[in-house]
Amino acid sequence: MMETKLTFCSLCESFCGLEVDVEDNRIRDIRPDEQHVVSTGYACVKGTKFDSIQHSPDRVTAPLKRIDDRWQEITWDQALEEIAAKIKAIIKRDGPQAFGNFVGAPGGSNLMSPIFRGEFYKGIGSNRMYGTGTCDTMNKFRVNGDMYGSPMRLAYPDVDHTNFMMILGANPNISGNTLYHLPRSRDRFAGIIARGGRVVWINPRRVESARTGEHLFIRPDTDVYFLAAFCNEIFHRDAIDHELVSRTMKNLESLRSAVAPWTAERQAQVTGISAATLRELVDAYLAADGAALNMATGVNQGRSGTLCYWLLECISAITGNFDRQGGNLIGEGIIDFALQAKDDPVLKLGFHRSDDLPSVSGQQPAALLADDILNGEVKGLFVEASNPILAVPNPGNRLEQALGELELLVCIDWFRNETGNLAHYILPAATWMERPGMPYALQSFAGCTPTPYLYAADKVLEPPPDVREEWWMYTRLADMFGVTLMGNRFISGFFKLAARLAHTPLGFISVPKVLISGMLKQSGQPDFKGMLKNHPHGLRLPDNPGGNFLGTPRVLTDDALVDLGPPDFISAFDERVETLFNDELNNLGKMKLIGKREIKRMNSSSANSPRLVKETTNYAYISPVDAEKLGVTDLDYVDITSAADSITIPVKVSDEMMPGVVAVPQCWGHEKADGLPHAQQHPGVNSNLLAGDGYDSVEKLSGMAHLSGILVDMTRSDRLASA
Ligand SMILES: Nc1nc2c(c(=O)[nH]1)N[C@H]1C(S)=C(S)[C@@H](COP(=O)(O)OP(=O)(O)OC[C@H]3O[C@@H](n4cnc5c(=O)[nH]c(N)nc54)[C@H](O)[C@@H]3O)O[C@H]1N2
Ligand SMILES: Nc1nc2c(c(=O)[nH]1)N[C@H]1C(S)=C(S)[C@@H](COP(=O)(O)OP(=O)(O)OC[C@H]3O[C@@H](n4cnc5c(=O)[nH]c(N)nc54)[C@H](O)[C@@H]3O)O[C@H]1N2
Ligand code: SF4
Ligand SMILES: [Mo]
Repeated sequence: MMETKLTFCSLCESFCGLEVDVEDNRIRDIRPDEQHVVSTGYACVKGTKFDSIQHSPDRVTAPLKRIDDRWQEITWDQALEEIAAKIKAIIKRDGPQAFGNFVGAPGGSNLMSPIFRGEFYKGIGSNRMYGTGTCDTMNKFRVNGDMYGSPMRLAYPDVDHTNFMMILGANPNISGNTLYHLPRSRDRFAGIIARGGRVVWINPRRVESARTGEHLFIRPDTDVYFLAAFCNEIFHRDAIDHELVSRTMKNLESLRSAVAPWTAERQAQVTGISAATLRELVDAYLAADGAALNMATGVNQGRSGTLCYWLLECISAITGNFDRQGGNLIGEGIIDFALQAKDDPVLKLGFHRSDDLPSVSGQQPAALLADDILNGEVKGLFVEASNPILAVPNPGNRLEQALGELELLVCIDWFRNETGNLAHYILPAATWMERPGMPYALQSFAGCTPTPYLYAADKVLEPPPDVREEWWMYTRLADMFGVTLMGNRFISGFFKLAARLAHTPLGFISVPKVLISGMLKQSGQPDFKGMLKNHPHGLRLPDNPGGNFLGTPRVLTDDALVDLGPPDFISAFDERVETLFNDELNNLGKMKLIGKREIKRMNSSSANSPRLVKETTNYAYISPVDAEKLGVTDLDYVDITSAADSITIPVKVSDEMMPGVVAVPQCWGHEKADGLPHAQQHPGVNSNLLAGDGYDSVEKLSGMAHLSGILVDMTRSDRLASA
């Protein structure tokens, strides 16, 4: 019998509402849910064609053990017993910090897994955590911690009320946006213009999103000079809300002196944005009744991501555009996630590395993982929902080599991806269609959304019999290690019993539903069942009025003041920014490499879908000016060489590209992916061979990898043009 079920797509942070027709536990059709309270009938092709991934014949549906070069299906009992014995041996010999984890983007949007993963690792005494957080956003969490007192006090632009919005280094129409919830982004930016406002995109590529609004090219990795000069212009105009600043903030003078050397003229030398244009933007920003700022992954991945975000937040704060409608707001979720994160021992203390690199929000730099393994510090690793050998800097395949040397590598995934190929065990995980859920922490708990709402969904499909949810895996392991979950023996016993009984005829307790119900009820809402019954398309909550953060105990710094000049940022700014500026001046004639997200690809994880990925390779996108200089045209091959490595790839010429910039879509390079046969036939090239790893390559304040704005040389290749 055909049934129509409601859920939300968990592939990106838009979490679009979906209607799914299901018959005999198979998807027949997926449509956008017209009545979803926020996405209101929008979903992209990755969501509506998810059946091609869900029902892929290549899915891993039982635990796999690698024996030489063969993969053998084994039982869960055998898998967990063998894995537990190996972890215990590592811990006994080298201590708990020799056993860590690496979590990818989908692991962060899974509501249950982080809770139980965190409890398991805390219980065995390891906070050796890595993840792709240091490839996308850890700079922001670092700034939140230093300015507002908790990594999770995360501001977002009030897109639906603003009259001026400037966005650096994001492309939400394609990405579905990041760190704040913005489905239907195009309509919402069009709304700003319809109200008589302005939308300004600052990006080395004239991206799809920039079709709504104005666009300015910026040379990659120079945003810090643009933002410093922007801030300096505000001081020059004395356009500062002095009453607000003196009452709720501190260290204004440190900020003023840091940015003082950065004039509009000086930044123009490297950014490509003229002094006059910058001044005009400052005027417009200050004149607007509610002006919002946003920066995202393209800026985060440069060499000054932390400093950029600090400057951006300061601009907003000192001009009175912070904590007001139409500006940048701090949301409220159903629990105070930021307060919990501040006091969480794992997140707070992180891991004290022997080098001086931080672990932000508990995460150590992904670009240091190869070193940490090769130095003998990491002997065992769980990789959950990730494909680090394509996602993380991997010059000369060094990370691949390092992962291959681990004593124990366990991948928890839907598929055997390139990293899975190196694993000793692969544990098959449920998809988001196969588990109950709620949109993830930053929305539900931290309220990072201009349209606050609550949503819960039951599973849409039954998983294959030997597929499990991650919370179950960690709870079973916690049971085997005698770890007490949640610091409470009664609750711990309950979860462990539920995990033991799950997947048996007695398994009628759904731990995710119990937890989601608890969280909802705590915030005065109906429980899980009640949500599904009363609010199947979500429950829209009141808009954030602003004025509920500055000067209140929600500022979690010791003195409850926002810090405009955290000492580490001031000294890093003073020490590094001049040096990097000279480096920019010396390399103005050189090409810089950036990434490019594509609507049908979700990092590497949709690469095996024949319905989504038809192109046989990725390309290097360059401007007509550079094509002429190189003497190449569409599909000619070029060699791209960085300080780390080199690749050969066909070009596409596009006037969307800023001259001097080459964009290569990342997370390709599937030639070894025999667990993903469609991807293997369409391998493309891994651009992260060109990114540097190791201590010198990471941004020191946040441990972020340097993945955008990499200096490269490009030449025409001898290889014949592709057909
Ligand atoms: N279709 C699709 N959607 C995705 C993903 C995907 O792979 N495919 N990945 C998901 C993930 S993991 C994330 S983190 C989010 C990211 O979501 P976004 O932050 O929107 O990331 P991108 O689309 O990569 O946009 C980054 C932009 O920065 C620009 N850029 C590069 N370098 C610089 C620079 O130095 N300065 C400035 N000003 N701009 C620069 C690039 O041209 C690019 O347009 O997207 C998520 N959504
Ligand atoms: N040059 C360059 N490099 C980049 C980027 C860039 O912009 N430029 N972007 C970076 C960013 S922002 C990110 S986040 C990384 C992305 O890198 P990753 O986070 O590693 O993402 P994927 O490559 O998509 O791998 C995700 C894996 O998780 C599996 N999976 C999906 N959902 C689930 C689930 O619910 N449970 C489990 N257990 N498995 C699941 C998929 O099958 C897939 O194998 O790449 C980074 N690398
Ligand atoms: S934008 Fe696409 S991938 Fe993102 S949640 Fe919506 S349907 Fe899924
Ligand atoms: Mo990401």
